[in-house]
Amino acid sequence: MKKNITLIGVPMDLGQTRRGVDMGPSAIRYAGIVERLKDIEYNVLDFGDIEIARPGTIEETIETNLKNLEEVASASENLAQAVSDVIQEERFPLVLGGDHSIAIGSLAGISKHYENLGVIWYDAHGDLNTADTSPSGNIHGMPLAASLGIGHETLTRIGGYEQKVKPENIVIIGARSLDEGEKTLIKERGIKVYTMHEIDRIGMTKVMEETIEYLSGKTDGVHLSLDLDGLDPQDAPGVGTPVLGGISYRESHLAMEMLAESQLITSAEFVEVNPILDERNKTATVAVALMGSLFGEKLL
Ligand code: 6HN
Ligand code: MN
Ligand code: MN
Ligand code: MN
Repeated sequence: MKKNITLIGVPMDLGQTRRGVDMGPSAIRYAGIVERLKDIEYNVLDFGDIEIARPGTIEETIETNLKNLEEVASASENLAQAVSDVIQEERFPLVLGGDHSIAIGSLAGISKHYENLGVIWYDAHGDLNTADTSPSGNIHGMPLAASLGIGHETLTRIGGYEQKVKPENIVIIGARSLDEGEKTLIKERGIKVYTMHEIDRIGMTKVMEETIEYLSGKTDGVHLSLDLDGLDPQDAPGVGTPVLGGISYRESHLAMEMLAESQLITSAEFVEVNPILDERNKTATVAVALMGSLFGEKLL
């Protein structure tokens, strides 16, 4: 992993309807991310926050059931540019959300620097919906589909190109709430998924060994997209779409430590931290602890 990190805050809450997730980047900063990374000898720069339009401020020209489509698209373009610039400077982009719709912009900025980008999607959900399959119209349930080039073209063409990631380069970890359309897409495209069933059955050690083995041979970079709702709500209560029976805090640390050892991860984002729904900034604190492990913090 590179020794220089640039943080990019994305105070986005337009990809869903629970208020407060726009405060995620601040909560993560207040939980001490910069100091934590400096302590393990990284050069850390904070880019600040990407500007997010307020809902209704962009005149809607597209008829759609997708909420805030043009505001999300505009922020995604800005984020893609910022992330791409960070990679150009040979620094590691660490993106702080914001709701998960921001992954559309992150991946648009990252993938053009790689031939075969791998993606680890750590999440209770698949985020593989389209306008046709979405039960909610919330764009945070669509970023992985959009990054595959599937869905509304306003979202699939961010960054000026389609298909940021190939289905065979994706691993979803922690899934336990998949919509019917998402299940169909997973089967049709052959996307590798470790649901909670596999995590319980074979354990996180094996899940991560297999994930690292699966991606290391065929990718030239791997993006970690970590949705805090992948964790159990007991450990990460401050999220907008909690699902019972998730990955534990300890299992998550183990996963991050194994990724650190593998030196596979070339960019990352931590999303869906919602301080309004949280208990004393617990979820942001968990996010910071996991980032510490991802970047090689040791217990001894
Ligand atoms: N997330 N599958 C549901 C939907 O509305 O599409 C939930 C999506 C949650 C998205 O947590 O990033
Ligand atoms: Mn998600
Ligand atoms: Mn690419
Ligand atoms: Mn989720």
